[in-house]
Amino acid sequence: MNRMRSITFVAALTVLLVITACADEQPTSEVPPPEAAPVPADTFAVVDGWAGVASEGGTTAGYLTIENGLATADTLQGVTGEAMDRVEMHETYEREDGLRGMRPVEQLVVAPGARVRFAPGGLHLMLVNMDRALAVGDSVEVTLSFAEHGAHPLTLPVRNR
Ligand SMILES: [Cu+2]
Repeated sequence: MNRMRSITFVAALTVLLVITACADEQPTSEVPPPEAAPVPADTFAVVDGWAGVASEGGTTAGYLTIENGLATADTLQGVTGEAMDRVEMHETYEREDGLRGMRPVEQLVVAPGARVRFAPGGLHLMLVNMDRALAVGDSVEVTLSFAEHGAHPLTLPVRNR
């Protein structure tokens, strides 16, 4: 019974977090992005990281781009961060009713030659329950865990969306 109740509570809390965290997501632009340069060969990099502002105890989004210029795929298995409860990977999608929802992504395969963007309106990190506020000019440390490359630390500068 207690267990049942706590499961219900966690589910309710998750829904609440999702609503709080993603209510301010910008809709995706209708304009396609300019043709991107090819991923540099023989390199594996995480670039263009940033995070949104957050209040203490709040949740915000984080964004980055993974570039896999190698001949083999790698898999992003999870993300952790300093000064927060946890980091979740989410994707925004269009629901059947036409509204935008988001759902967790457990693992993310980065194919050879692929550039995977975490960006507003698409894939994003959720930095859940910050121990401290994040203002423009601050930064926050996260660590990406890849199956092949292992731990990849990354500093996310904080900016306005
Ligand atoms: Cu989200």
